[in-house]
Amino acid sequence: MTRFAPLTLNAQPFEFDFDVAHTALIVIDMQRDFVEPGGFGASLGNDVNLLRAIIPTVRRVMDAWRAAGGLLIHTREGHAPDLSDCPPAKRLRGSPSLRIGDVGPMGRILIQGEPGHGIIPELAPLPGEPVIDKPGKGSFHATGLQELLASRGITHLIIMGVTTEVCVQTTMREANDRGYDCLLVEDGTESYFPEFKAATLAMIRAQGGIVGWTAPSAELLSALAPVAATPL
Ligand code: C5J
Repeated sequence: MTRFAPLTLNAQPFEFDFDVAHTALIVIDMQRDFVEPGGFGASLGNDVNLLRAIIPTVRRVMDAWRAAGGLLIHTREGHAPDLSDCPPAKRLRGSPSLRIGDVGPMGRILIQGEPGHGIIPELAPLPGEPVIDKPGKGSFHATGLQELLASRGITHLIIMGVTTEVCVQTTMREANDRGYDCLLVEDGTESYFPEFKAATLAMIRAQGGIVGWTAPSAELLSALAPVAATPL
């Protein structure tokens, strides 16, 4: 079976139809700053271990997607060293122990090029896989993502990453408004707040899938199993 074969996933609120050739897998912000101690997430008082729990699942899906020959895109949230793309409305919000741009154990918080800004080694992009650097929560805001997807003929997105109710949900809503059919992998996303994750999954698929679909990784992996990679 090739990447062009029509596939159907058991999903909520109903089946999700796609093919690998016209679908991108987007892995959102699996960065040290969100997932490791000493980063931005921890500076806000969060327990990063909740997020770390999804790493093996995300890796399993990434590997299956690569084996099927699908387009895999990574995103990183972060800012220029001079903070010119970080509005005060973002930097000065709340009272974290470290603000964006401050020096922490993994370098300057959420600054491009610093160790904490990097994707965790377990989920490192392979050479040639696009990495979208984004200053906001959504992956389309101030990035070239839409042009990249258009240039590859992508119509469907499968999404994983962190955090469910912030950058993942924002990206999914941006994508839905731009006409993409989007599915969120339920056990491939996580929040520092389990109740926010549950609420986000519910609101995405409510009202006939008003934002999109959700499905467990097992459904995606079994759909992908027969698909053999063909040249992109
Ligand atoms: C946050 C994100 N939570 N990647 N960023 O600030 O969800």
